[in-house]
Amino acid sequence: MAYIVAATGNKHKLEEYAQLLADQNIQLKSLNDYPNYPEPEENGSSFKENAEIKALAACKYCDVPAFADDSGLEVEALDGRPGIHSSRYAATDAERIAKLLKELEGKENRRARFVCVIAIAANGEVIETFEGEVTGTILEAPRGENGFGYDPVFQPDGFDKSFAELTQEEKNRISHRANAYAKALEFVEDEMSILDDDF
Ligand code: ITT
Repeated sequence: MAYIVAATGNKHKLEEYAQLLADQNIQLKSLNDYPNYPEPEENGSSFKENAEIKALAACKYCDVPAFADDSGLEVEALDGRPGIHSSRYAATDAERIAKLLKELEGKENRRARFVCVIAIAANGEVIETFEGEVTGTILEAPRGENGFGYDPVFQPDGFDKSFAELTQEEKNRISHRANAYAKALEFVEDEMSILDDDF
C-alpha cells in the first residue's frame, strides 16, 4: 500500500481529495495525523510556487511523499484578483463573497476561472506540478449550500447551477481541483514507485 500526505489545512479540500482518491490503492494521510506540523508561510508569487512550498514542507516534516494544492479564483474584470490571495481576500467565506460581489457591482464582465495547481514532493524534493482550471461566471447573488469558499457565486460554463448547488461528486467531475488531480494521477500511475516509502 502506498501512502501520501495531503498537505492542506482546509477540510473541504481534504474531503474532495478523499473522494477523488477513493478508488485508488493509495492511503491518504492528512496533516491531522501530524498535530504539531508547523505550517509554512505561503509567500510564493504564483499558485505553482505556493503549492511547491506546501508540498515540500510537508514531505520534509512527515518524511513521506506529500502533495499540496494552491488554488483560487481569478476574475477577469478584477485583473485576475483575488487569485493567489483568494483565502486572504477577507476573513470568512461570507465576507469574501460579499466583497467580491461589491467589487463586481455594475461590471458587465463577470467571467472568472478557478485555478488549482497540485505539487507532489517525495524524497525531499518537488517531483512535479499539475495545473487544472474551470471557467465560468460570477453570479449576482450566492446560491446553494454545498462546497466551500466562492462556490455559491461561481457558475461553471455549461451548467445552470452554482458549484454550491452541485453535489460533491458532480463538482468533482469538472472542477479545477479534479482536472489537476486527473493529470497528477496519470503521472503517479506511471511513476508509482515515488510513493513506495513506508510510514
Ligand atoms: P491550504 O493552503 O491549507 O490548502 P487554503 O484554504 O488556505 O488551505 P489556498 O491557500 O489554496 O488554500 O486558498 C484557496 C482559497 O481559494 C480557498 O480558501 C477558497 O477561498 C478559494 N477556493 C479554492 N478552491 C475552491 C473551490 O473549489 N471552491 C471554492 N473556493 C475555492
